Amino acid sequence: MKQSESAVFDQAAQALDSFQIEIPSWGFANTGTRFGKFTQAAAASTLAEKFSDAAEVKRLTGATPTLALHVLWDLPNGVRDVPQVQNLEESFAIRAGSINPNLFQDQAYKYGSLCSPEDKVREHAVGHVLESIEIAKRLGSRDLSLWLPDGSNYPGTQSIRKRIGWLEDALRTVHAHLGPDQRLLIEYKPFEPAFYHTDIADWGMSSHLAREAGSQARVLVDTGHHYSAQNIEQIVAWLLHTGLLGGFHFNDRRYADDDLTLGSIDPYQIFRIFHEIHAGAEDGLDPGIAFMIDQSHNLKGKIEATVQTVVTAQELWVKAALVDRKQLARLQQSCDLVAAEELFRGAFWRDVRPLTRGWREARGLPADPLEALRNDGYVERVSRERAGRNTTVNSYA
Ligand code: PSV
Ligand code: MN
Repeated sequence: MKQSESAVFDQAAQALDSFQIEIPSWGFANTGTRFGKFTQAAAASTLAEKFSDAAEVKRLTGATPTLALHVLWDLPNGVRDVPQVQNLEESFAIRAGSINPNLFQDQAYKYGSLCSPEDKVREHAVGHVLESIEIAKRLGSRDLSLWLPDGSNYPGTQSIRKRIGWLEDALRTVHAHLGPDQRLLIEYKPFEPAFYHTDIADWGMSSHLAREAGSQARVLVDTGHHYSAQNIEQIVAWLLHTGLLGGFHFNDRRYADDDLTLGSIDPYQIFRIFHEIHAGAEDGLDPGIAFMIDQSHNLKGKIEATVQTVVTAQELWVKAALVDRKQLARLQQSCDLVAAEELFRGAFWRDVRPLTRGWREARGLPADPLEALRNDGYVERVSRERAGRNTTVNSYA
């Protein structure tokens, strides 16, 4: 039976009310590729500017209450910077989100951090993660997102198994320091910066390490951290099934870890991931997933790209919410393949923009967040204020 228009709207509105996504502080700063940076006048340099940009995105989308912080970039003095962050939280009505230790910039980490063959380096890395946990505790942040650059560049140069053992020990140690409501999210990545072997290369390794670390550890899926053609929604289904799905770093990719805006290359993939999550929730699996964005914008305007990402995520979330999963289950059971696929794809093709627009109007948000950003003068204002620090040099000028 066809649902009435108002029932569809209610379902979409319920899905949007429950959807929040965390934005990264580093998405507002000047970043580039290893070949160079194209600086932007509006790029944020200070933590206050990052909070200010996050508040603008929240005002326009209503879906981003928290800002992910990277310890070395945002709290260079560690716990001593916590009061400053608390002031910014209050001034901008944005809460600190996941806390990201930085285990990849210190010179000590040349041969690894938590997997380094040198005892002193591992101790140093554990110390940094413990300080990050303390920061998270003081800020009331639930999640510590751990990503390691560790690996090796040449066959035979490191003992892969010894490094697994060191990593297990380190993770057990840091897990023991978590508060009762905190979680340790373990992110995997198959390549970069190491070229030969990466210590946490895939979701199987992350799952094992999460189990070894303790009951508050989970797996973090960064959509850019997969080989081409990998079936990410299947990984998501497995992690839901095994109770290990902790959260996502969303971005899109064409080749490697490109950090493109969500859904820019393959929106169907995000839809398929969201379908698994809705299906899991309908089956009673509600693991408190952290939806986060991990993108850096080299060419697109940073605030504009972040708003575009959040709006796209909301649209794909609604499309997936509206899949008629009862009918789909019947078609799957009777192996009615084409009808099942058409139902599924039909939900993806559906234009949900009138629904998201209606929801925004009902919630007192701008009906078109990107247009509102273009018209409200925020980017122009901060460009003027920040321009002195973000000078661009053209060799032809
Ligand atoms: C590594 O590529 C990563 O995905 C990790 O999440 C880091 O914290 C982040 O990017 C830094 O940009
Ligand atoms: Mn990531």
